[in-house]
Amino acid sequence: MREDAAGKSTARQTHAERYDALVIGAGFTGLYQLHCLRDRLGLNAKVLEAANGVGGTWYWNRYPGARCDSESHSYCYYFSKELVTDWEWSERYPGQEEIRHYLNHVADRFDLRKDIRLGDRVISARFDDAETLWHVTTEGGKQYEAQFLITGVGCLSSANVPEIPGLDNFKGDWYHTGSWPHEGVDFTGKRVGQIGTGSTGIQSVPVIAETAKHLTVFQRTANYSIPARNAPLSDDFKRYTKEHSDEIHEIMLAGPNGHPFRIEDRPVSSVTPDKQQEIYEAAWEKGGLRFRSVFKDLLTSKPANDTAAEFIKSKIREIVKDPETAALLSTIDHPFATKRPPIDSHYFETFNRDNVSLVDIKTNPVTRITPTGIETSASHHDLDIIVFATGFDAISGPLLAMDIRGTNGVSLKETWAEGPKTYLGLQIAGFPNLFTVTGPGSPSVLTNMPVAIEQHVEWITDCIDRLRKSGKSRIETTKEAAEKWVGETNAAANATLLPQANSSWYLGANVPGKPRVFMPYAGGMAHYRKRCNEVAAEGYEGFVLS
Ligand code: NA7
Repeated sequence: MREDAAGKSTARQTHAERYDALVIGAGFTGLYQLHCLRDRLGLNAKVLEAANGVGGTWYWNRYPGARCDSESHSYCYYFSKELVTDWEWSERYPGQEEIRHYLNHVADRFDLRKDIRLGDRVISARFDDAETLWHVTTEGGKQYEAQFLITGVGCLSSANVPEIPGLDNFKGDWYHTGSWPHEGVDFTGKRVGQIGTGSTGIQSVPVIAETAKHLTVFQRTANYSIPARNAPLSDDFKRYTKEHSDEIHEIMLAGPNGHPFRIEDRPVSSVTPDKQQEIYEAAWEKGGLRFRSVFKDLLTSKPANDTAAEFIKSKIREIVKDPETAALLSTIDHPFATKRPPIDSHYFETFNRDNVSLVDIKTNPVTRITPTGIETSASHHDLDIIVFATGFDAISGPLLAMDIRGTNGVSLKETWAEGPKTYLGLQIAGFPNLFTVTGPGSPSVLTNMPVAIEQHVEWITDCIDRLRKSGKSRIETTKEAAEKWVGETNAAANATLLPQANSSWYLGANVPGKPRVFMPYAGGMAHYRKRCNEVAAEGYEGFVLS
């Protein structure tokens, strides 16, 4: 007996493939989750992946300059010492191609490919109460059934292409950075317009400018950025990271963001203004997200944050020669690091090139796309190519893109109409045996992602193992536990300056109509891990097992 979407039982034959567990997505999450379920628990597990290759985010995001903002020796799995020792990163920050090679290497090393189905996008998942089974359907019409369903769909995989009138009639080519053509795009001799100056846009601008005839950057919100100082890794550093991998991993696990460096235990006010400048100068020279870690109160005290913000703004004014452009780039409406802080390779310097110009679309918004370019309320810009570096319907978007229905056929869309609610970011009330890796309410995008992913995957694996060993078949969080966790997630965000960035995608503000809820858990990865361990130790407090 089965239930249809309205919860009615119907007798129906299917030709579904049956598994113990299904995992959606073959990125960092899917690969490790498959390894854990299949090779540690001995389950019959399958990964379903929309793309034609493994890699998740790093399969799709092939835009010019695509690079990770976490340092390479920390942007990887730590579950296997041999893997850490064998793999060699070439640069301080890994580029898209190198990360994709790494994930392909992992797929081969752990013999994962045979249990991954590529090129078939999951479109719906429906829970059958009577059978305790998830029924999953893919775009290609294939049907699967499994007791457990785990989503590894990533936080940044649902492209946000703004609905600007006229795009259909544009005579040139347009691309979103998150679904970039595999063959690349030749900008030589072209007039290119790029909308968006987030982490992605800040990476792509310097690279596009190198070959384009002209690049016009359309900026809605000016952004801070710290130089990445990316460079090839020395043999000494490579050796050091292998010889000290345990120590490095401990630092990653102990910190709030999963990065391989400690946050200095001093507030800004503990040193003189001259000393603050000296510290910021040194951090600017060193480059990267380490800049945030030179004082402990940059994200909790506005006066402290102002000192860092003012330092970066003065750097922008120093680098950018045209005063009007410098003013536009350095008039920033939010505290430093309250939106995802980008790091760059010569972003601000690029505005000194003759073939690059900046257009302020905050003052003069884009009104439409014409057959020949972009029109703002003040001017028209002739273009051959438009690049949308406009980000993603983040965190909840990839989950809501599928038609997921829990008990009684209730959809995730209805359940989350007022914003996402989860317990620990891992489970949703009314959706038994469904686990959401790096879901809303988990530290996810506020951390170095592989650290968050390894924790989730291991927690889920243990949970499934203990459930099965106890002779139970079903685990589901309660509405009360989820409500309480939403409260804790809000409190954690409100203890920081993060909610002060009105246009942040952490809040869903970048997608028109999306409920404004601060989605990631800002209480820190180490605290979150402790909390998850306590929940498990107390017999899965906040969950019902049956
Ligand atoms: P982000 O950080 O969401 O940045 C998107 C950019 O696009 C940002 O500057 C937005 O301006 C701009 N944007 C979005 N929609 C529009 C419209 N409709 N009109 C004009 N400008 C728009 O995405 P990224 O891809 O850069 O980065 C995502 C994450 O990937 C990043 O944080 C890392 O974790 C990796 P806004 O600021 O909303 O005014």
